[in-house]
Amino acid sequence: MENRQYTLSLQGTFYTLEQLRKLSLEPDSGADVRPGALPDLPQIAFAGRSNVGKSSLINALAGRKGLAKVSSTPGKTSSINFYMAQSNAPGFNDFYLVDLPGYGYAKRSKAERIKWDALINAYLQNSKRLAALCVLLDCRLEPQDSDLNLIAFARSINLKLLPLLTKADKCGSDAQAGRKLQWTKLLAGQSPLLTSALPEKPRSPKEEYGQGKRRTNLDQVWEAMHGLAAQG
Ligand SMILES: Nc1nc2c(ncn2[C@@H]2O[C@H](COP(=O)(O)OP(=O)(O)OP(=O)(O)O)[C@@H](O)[C@H]2O)c(=O)[nH]1
Ligand SMILES: [Mg+2]
Repeated sequence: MENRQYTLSLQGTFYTLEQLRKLSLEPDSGADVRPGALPDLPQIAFAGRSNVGKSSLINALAGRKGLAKVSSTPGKTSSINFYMAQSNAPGFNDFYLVDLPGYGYAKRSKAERIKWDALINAYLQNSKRLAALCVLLDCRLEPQDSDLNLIAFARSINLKLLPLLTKADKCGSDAQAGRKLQWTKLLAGQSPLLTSALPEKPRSPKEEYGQGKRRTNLDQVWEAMHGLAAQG
């Protein structure tokens, strides 16, 4: 891992299906080069329930605090954000890491939920360069119907999955192992990676240390994403 560096930079933000269609879903063909179109690269998307820690993990992977917007109020990310992933790691090819809005947040208005779910589904179904879906699952919670529905949907369109358990710092090692085993069974033998996005040290004396390790498995997540992007 010597001197291996990874960077993420925001390349595009899409609030509507129309914007997505114009700029990212239809790869450029021949003379039809649309101004502002994103380069045609493989994509790895982050999906999961609102508040599961998608944007926080993106910031941790980038080693930057404010890259993706994070909030303790669920429903923070309201658009689809494309981050260009680059690295000096051997054999690394650029890809997009795509942060999706969270699903299943009941307190948002019905109209907003319908709009976001339509945006997420349209993206997952139509993105020609989507190489894999990172499904983020809260280490503290029992598997939720909405998680299982997303996984079933991804399988139905033959999308490769990278399951990630988030907030591992909030769980003791027994709870981590139990949750990992539970998900491995539900994922037909695919074992999720435990992750934590918390900084190495508490930001203030008040912030308690979690029971588990902080900044867990970030290099492993990068390597897994890089491998999946290379196949896409
Ligand atoms: N302890 C702990 N807290 C975390 C971790 N990751 C995220 N959080 C907290 O969880 C809350 C939600 O994090 P976000 O990253 O905004 O979650 P999100 O999945 O992007 O949420 P939406 O954009 O609403 O879909 C914030 O208060 C974060 O500080 C983690 O690894 N450990
Ligand atoms: Mg978010």
